[in-house]
Amino acid sequence: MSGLFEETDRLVRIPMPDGEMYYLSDLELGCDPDSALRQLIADIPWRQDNIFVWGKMYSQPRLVAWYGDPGSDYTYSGIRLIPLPWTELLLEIRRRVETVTAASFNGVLLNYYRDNRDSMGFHSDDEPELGERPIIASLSLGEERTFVLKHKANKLAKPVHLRLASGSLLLMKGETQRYWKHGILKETRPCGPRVNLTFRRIAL
Ligand SMILES: O=C(O)CCC(=O)C(=O)O
Ligand SMILES: [Mn+2]
Repeated sequence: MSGLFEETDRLVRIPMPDGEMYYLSDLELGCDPDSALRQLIADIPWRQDNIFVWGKMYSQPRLVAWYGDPGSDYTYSGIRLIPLPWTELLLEIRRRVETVTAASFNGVLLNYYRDNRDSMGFHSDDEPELGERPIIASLSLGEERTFVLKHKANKLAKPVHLRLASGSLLLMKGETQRYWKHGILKETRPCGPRVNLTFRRIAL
């Protein structure tokens, strides 16, 4: 039996209507998740962007960076991100994420939540350049934070709350972006730093 099948087989399906999500609690990174976290915090040229939501400008409550193949520009919330060239560490992580998910990615959005006040508002990753049924693989490093999904139309569908452990991988595919919104809540308790890497495929 191939290594690929065994790794893919470790993904656990999350029960939800109109969506397809899988969780792997411990992706093999080749290094300790904490050391990857420290390296990324120190080495990435983090930026805090102003975004536009319903025509109003806000400062994003987290830091971000976009890496990818040349030409994989990504536009969301009124900002256009031009990819930085892949680093050795990001290429190595991408290789491992691709093996586990049996998918291929040409860009990664990094989100840096500095403390409990940093967050991400509810949204769907449904930009046209991601295609019809985007496959998004999301690696979490550092502080465990709560990822919440809310169904866009079905009021009877219960929100899904997931605690994303350090070193875990969350895979979203199928109709998930079409029917669900997701976000990261602020916390009232003190939180250490968290870096999240969402691997995506931009149609070039
Ligand atoms: O930080 C997370 O786990 C979520 C990130 C996310 O939803 C995004 O980058 O679009
Ligand atoms: Mn998202």
